[in-house]
Amino acid sequence: MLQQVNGHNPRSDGQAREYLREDLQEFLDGEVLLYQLDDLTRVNPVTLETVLRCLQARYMADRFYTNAGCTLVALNPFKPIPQLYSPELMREYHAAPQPQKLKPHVFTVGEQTYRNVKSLIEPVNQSIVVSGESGAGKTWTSRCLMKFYAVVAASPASWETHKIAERIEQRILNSNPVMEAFGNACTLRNNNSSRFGKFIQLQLNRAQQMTGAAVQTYLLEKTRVACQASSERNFHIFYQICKGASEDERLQWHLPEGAAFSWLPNPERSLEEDCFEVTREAMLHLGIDTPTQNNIFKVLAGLLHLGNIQFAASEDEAQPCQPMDDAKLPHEEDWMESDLPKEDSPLPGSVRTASLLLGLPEDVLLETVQIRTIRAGRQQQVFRKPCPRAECDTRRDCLAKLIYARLFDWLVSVINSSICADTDSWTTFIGLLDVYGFESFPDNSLEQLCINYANEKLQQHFVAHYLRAQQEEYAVEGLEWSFVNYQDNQACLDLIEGSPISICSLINEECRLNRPSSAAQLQTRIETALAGSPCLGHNKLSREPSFIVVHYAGPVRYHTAGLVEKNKDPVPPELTRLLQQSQDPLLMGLFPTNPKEKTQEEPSGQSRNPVLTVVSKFKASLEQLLQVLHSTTPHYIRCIKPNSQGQAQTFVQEEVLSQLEACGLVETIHISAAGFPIRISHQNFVERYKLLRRLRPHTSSGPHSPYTAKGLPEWCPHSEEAMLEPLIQDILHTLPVLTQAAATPGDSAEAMPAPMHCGRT
Ligand code: AOV
Ligand code: MG
Repeated sequence: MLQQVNGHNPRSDGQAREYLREDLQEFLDGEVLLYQLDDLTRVNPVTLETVLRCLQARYMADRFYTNAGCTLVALNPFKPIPQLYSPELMREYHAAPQPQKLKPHVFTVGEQTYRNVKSLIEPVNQSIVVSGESGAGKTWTSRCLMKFYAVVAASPASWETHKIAERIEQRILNSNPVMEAFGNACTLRNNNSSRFGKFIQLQLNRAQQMTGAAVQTYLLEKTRVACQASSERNFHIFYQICKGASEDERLQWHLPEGAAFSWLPNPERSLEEDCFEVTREAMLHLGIDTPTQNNIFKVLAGLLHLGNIQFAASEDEAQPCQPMDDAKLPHEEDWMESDLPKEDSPLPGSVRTASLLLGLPEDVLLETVQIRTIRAGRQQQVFRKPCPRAECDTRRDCLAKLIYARLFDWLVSVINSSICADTDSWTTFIGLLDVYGFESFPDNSLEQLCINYANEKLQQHFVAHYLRAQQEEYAVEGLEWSFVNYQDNQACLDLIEGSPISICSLINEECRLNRPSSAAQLQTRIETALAGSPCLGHNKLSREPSFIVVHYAGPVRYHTAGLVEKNKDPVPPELTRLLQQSQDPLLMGLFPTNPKEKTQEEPSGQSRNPVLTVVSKFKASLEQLLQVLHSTTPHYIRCIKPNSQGQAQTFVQEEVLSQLEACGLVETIHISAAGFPIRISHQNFVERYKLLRRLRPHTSSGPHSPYTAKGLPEWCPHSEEAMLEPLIQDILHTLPVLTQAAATPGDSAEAMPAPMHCGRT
């Protein structure tokens, strides 16, 4: 049961109202003062326009963080500001009695979250959900939070006797450059765009020291390894090795300077992320030694050569397509003592070099890509069928994706074994969620559908947890409350994942039926079966088969060509068998001959097993993630991109406006301003504050009684006083009306006031 204590409500509190008027005055006086508003709940009236003006004024005054009730708005400065993230400033926020009184900062959220873990009753896991569209600053923010915890939650006893003496916090931080090198890439929206989702659990012991961490990743966009949209790039690591390799390494990995690789577009764009040394150093610190690293880079170079294999169409269907001589590489003899087999091979350099680097026999590699084997009939007879040119390309790409995805998963598991604490050495965690942000490109496919679906789920988590649940609770508790309308994205989620019919179910159905169906047919099926959905957009101007989903963050057109195939993500069994023959030590580990886990192989012949598609796996992993989030106390940071060009000092109103609208910021502010920031269950409240029953304040004159630790009665033993200090601070900050309750004599805990909501001070 909840009740409003003493009828205290910030909106009806005279002082609070005056405060608001003062702000309004400042607001009217001129834009100059707008930048001083640290909390958007103080803007009056709260409208999209006023919020926008306030954020713009703050942005131009280099104030990038602004509170918006329960969330923090983080504007991307698009310029380095080292002093804003210094360890000194981290310590200042950490040491502050009330960090929320300091300037809004990502450290405030970090510190409050950290303090929340310290529940006296039962430790409560926390999570920080960082959201925003692609390039808004989520990865930056979550990196910044990790650095914050590495400073404030550093454990003094974590020096290791390991060869590379390394503190656990440093190892955890080192996971970032490695995962970003292998999992991030330059896209049209962001030069360092995360192409995988990440939930990192920072593990804390009873003393609130960070003893380890565990990383969970979500759906890497592996198609990028073999196919990059125009003006985009492959994963950073490929550019890093090509630019950063030493002369010796170039020879070993067959990467002559100036060589052109089909899968390495836009190498001339030099990015900060192209720093090979940083990746290598971080890998070393995570326990990946130099020989293993070299092995990884050799395999990656092998993939680049694999990408240069081009096939010529065969005139005779019964004959395999042959690889073409490729002119992209300088002739081996011209630049190195070749370690390729000396005998005259009729095969082009790309086939020979790829085979060499991947530890595979040349002819077997080529044949596996060129020829499909089919088992059929009762006897499971094997038939060999040369593939048409397009299928050869698909099989080549599939090989690369298979290797890269396994390598990425392996890296994540190595990172986890290097940073994860023993189960008995941690009790609570703070989870940081950094997923790929909402994106819309000229050509959107299954990858964007999954990415935007994940963002819808997170938005729904926010809506359910904050906008809906809070208001419903007020209604149940019978508190005076005028309902704030908000945009619920349930209809969009129903369209994407609902049952019985949704986009996911229709695409899955196509995979299950395994029937040839054109992109146009899929469009028709989706548009007919889901015509009633308010979130299925009108698709009049479509030249290519596609459908439009009206997401919370805007409409996106998805092309249906290739969607079903991507969803099936078939791996021809011959390809896995090929890799199991590799003599390369790394690949031997990644593709063991007796794999414990069976990969999803293409069914040979007719299989009745349900196909585990990409979207169904992704959906299951999102459900798991949301379960974890639900089990924690969430905190939200909304990253906003002030302009799509990535320029400093540039605030494009229309672009910011659409982001504010999408995330329901104004509604959030309304609810936060009028609502109650603290919600404690009756039992927790009584447990947490029952000690106060024994205290009698000097004065107890209403809500603003100066009931501080200094005012404690003399009989209070010193240790108890110290223990009470945070409680008193807590109360002074959020629960001013409690002084009266605390002064009420009574023996039983139940004599305390009922659990409560309490207004802003
Ligand atoms: P994202 O994670 O939200 O996009 P990032 O965190 O990668 O976006 O930020 C994009 C770029 O903005 C970074 O590479 C920095 O150059 C810059 N940036 C962001 N925040 C700051 C900051 N606080 N100070 C200085 N520069 C910043 V994506 O992963 O594409 O969804 O999927
Ligand atoms: Mg990112």
